[in-house]
Amino acid sequence: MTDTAVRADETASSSRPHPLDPASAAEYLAGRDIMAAAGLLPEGDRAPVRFAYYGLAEPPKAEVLAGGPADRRLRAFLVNTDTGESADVVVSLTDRKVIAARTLDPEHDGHLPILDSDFARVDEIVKADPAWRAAMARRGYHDLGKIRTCPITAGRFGPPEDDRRRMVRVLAFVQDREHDLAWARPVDGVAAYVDLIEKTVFKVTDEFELPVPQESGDYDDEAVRGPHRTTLKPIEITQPEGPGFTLDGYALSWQDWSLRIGFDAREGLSLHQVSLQGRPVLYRASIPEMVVPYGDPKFRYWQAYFDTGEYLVGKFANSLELGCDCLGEIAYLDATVTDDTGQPRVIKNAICVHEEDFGILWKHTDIFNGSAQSRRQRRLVVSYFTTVGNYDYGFYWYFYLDGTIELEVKATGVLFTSAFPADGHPYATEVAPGLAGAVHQHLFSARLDMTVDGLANAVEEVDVGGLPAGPDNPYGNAIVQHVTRLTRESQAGRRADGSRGRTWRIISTERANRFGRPTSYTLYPESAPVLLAAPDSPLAARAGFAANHLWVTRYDPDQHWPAGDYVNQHPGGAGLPAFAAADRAIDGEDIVVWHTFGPTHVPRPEDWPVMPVARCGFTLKPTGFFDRNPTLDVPPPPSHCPPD
Ligand SMILES: [Cu+2]
Repeated sequence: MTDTAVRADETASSSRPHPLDPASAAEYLAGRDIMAAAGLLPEGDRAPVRFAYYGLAEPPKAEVLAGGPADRRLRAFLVNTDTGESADVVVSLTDRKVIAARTLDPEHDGHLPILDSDFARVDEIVKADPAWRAAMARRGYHDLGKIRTCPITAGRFGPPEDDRRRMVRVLAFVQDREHDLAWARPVDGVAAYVDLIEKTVFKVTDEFELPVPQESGDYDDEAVRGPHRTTLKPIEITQPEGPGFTLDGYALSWQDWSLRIGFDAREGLSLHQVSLQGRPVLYRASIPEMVVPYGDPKFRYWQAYFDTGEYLVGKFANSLELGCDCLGEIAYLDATVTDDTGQPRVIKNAICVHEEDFGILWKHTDIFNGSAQSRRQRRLVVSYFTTVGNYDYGFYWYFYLDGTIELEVKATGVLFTSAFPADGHPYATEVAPGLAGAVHQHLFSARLDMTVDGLANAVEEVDVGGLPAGPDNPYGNAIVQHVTRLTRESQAGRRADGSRGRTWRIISTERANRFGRPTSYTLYPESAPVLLAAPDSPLAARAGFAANHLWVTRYDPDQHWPAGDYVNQHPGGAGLPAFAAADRAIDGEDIVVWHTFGPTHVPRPEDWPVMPVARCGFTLKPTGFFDRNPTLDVPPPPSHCPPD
């Protein structure tokens, strides 16, 4: 094993955290004490108040850039599990006091995210319910120890007597033996609707019966997978002089890049103050929302997960394993989140930092001067993996020698399954006998707080196209760019268009390159479909961000979450559509670029029983940011390529 882990020095040189550092265990405890002293956390046997979210309340950009804010703040979402009362609380650790405590109105605000403890509680509630037990018994399941219950966020579909409840909808799967894959055996047609506050099943929908598929999905069982192949020869990564990056606390530098790493229970990994050769590119980048809507319109029409806003993807970050998840010279950072009671929980090795060879950077064999030159590309990788129910998502940020930034999301894990009714069922693929994987989308929202050579930026939409033949274009071969400046928020809700090669150029309105043109970075989208749910559907109201590939808004420290601050059972309209409705000017301003991306997933038989990684993402490339290829100084690899 040549892979080695370098523990990042998390005891940064000064004891005072950088304003953008994630909250530490000691800070979570201190914040909890402040809330308790303010009477927000009743103690005692029942202690019904739980933390649905707890993390750093990041200071506004102006305060950070001015040398640091006056105080350090944490934000908590508190739910009283006896009364349902929910509050959004901000505490100052510096001043040791509660700054704000807003009580939510479920009618307008929806509900706070699902709690860790909801999973266990729901299992008990459902299995104690006579109507649900009867539905299972009718299907031949009397031993409830073999049933796995899967609580799913409810969305908001009416009727009002449902919506006022803090609720989940629960599907069932069979796990006959300890290592069986329960997702292989959905008990379809029956769902329990659970009120998490009353702690009862208030409705059982029992619409149809289909046979529970029988084929094993245990992909680690030799009877299923066959013997391991023996034909793979070792590939080992060696970096005899160690890694090429340095990590000081959360500050990372590599080649011409420097940035800070952040982590949050809700949105997971974030990157801050990304600069190249000392020139700012991005003030902050993260993936603050994703929605996974399923396309089966009948019994399970409500199935759509907002993994970030409803479940909190960061909380489910994996501890990564050297040699399995990351190869080479690795530096790990731990992530500190909290449990439902606000007690810190450290996820060891949650964030992986390493360097990769990435094939050819540039190459040319010249027909005139005989020069044959080749250079190798490298990238710095900052990544983490999270498991949200059946799916696993890896978020990989790449920084290249030539100034390119890329985000790649790796979706893997297990399909969410149902029973396959019959041929002609258009909403799903049969992936094993009698087993269906429904068509669905994975739509991510990237929040890119761009600072290309400073705060004053603007966005141009750039299409390419031919021109009709005419006096200036006699043979009709002309190709030009059509550039449209997006000047107001109302004009900046845009769709990608692969047929026009549409890109969006984020330009500095203050700095020019040697040609006198604005320095810029270009966002290259993948042009996959946006949200396919009907525009007037209940889901479209809640996932408004996913109606466009692009949004551009004026920076506002309170506008961070693409589907709104409170996503669970929210009536809709919050987040990006509401931000953009202000119609602020965005030309030459401090702007945020938001990008929706991700696949529409028509499951394949090959995605079962565990899915090979499916990739999606986007690229940001310097465009006139430099005056020429910035990698001419990259030397040929010394030991392999003799100079010509
Ligand atoms: Cu999928």
